[in-house]
Amino acid sequence: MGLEEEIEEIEEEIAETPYNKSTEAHIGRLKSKLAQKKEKLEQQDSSGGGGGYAVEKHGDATVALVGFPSVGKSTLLNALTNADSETGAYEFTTLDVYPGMLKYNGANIQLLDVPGLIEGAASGKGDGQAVLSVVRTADLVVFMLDVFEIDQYQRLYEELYKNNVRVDQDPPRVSIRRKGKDGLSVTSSVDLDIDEGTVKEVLRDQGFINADVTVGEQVDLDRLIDGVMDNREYIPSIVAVNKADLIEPDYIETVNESLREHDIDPDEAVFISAEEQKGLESLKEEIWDALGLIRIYMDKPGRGVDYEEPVIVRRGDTVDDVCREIGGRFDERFRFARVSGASAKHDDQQVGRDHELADEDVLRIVAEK
Ligand SMILES: Nc1nc2c(ncn2[C@@H]2O[C@H](COP(=O)(O)OP(=O)(O)O)[C@@H](O)[C@H]2O)c(=O)[nH]1
Ligand SMILES: [Mg+2]
Repeated sequence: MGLEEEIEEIEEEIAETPYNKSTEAHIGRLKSKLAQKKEKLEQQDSSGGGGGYAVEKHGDATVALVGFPSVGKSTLLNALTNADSETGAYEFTTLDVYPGMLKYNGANIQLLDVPGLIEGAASGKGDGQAVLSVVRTADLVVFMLDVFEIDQYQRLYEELYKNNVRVDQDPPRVSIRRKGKDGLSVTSSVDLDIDEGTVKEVLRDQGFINADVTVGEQVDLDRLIDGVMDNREYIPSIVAVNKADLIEPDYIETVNESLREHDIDPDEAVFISAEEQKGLESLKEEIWDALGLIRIYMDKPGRGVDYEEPVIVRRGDTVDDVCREIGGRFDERFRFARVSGASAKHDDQQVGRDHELADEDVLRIVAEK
């Protein structure tokens, strides 16, 4: 029996087994086995060459644009970036990955038009797996939906989920420490709904014989398995609703209702028209926010503050992270820094390496000569 059939068989068995306390451990093992077999299949597929999707990471962050054919991905990419992505009023115009660079707030944000997510699967062309590997490296997913087809969200979400991309989820708080003997022991900071025995079954199935497992949240079986497997990507997402130029104002409530049905807060979705270039500023802002990027203006000795080309780091980053970003081996030479702006108690506050910075801080690094 081939891997695919084995996977199918296990999926069928899971679907046919009613979930209750007495079957929980069994289902746990099945799901665990399923995860393993899928991983194996993925490795087989990706080792078979093909490639062609080796889009390198460039710039300060990478955003993957996913959506059905003809929702307007190429049009948007062309409107937002320097890219020249082929557009057309018919389907399947783009079967590769098209990168473009969006300049915003002094940052270089790489935008990837990833058409193959649905086209590849639907047409048999392209290589779904390879396309997915591009999405997996992204810092943010933008779901692009047609204003009349909000339900497309479901399919896109599932396609990503199937391929181990978890959008808008934090990694499960499951930690595993292997040890030399004494079998498996489970500790949990919450009163777990699933049995300890089930947790152990899942772990044993993934090859853990001696290990301490700590579960720090109420996990269901799928989250537990996610926590045990280390090939899941956790990526934030936003939703862009395109072709908003085609609707009348009184249709908006209908769209909002569809969004809510998919657990998308209408206030957080961005309505745009890629073609008429409307709503694009809001979209850029949302992308910026969701990426958690911040600008640091460097005060360079003798040259003043550089407001033109800020150093781009992430929310929560420290002076140390900026040093690493600009290079120049501050390891031994760093003495202290002076910071003005939102993170400082007062202008020119003297701070150390681990001071946490905020957007638009002005920073001067004082180093040994
Ligand atoms: N009315 C309208 N048409 C659009 C908009 N964006 C794209 N289109 C059209 O939709 C078609 C498909 O666009 P394209 O960018 O190729 O979609 P892709 O397959 O997702 O890359 C083209 O005919 C575009 O002109 C929009 O905001 N409003
Ligand atoms: Mg296209």
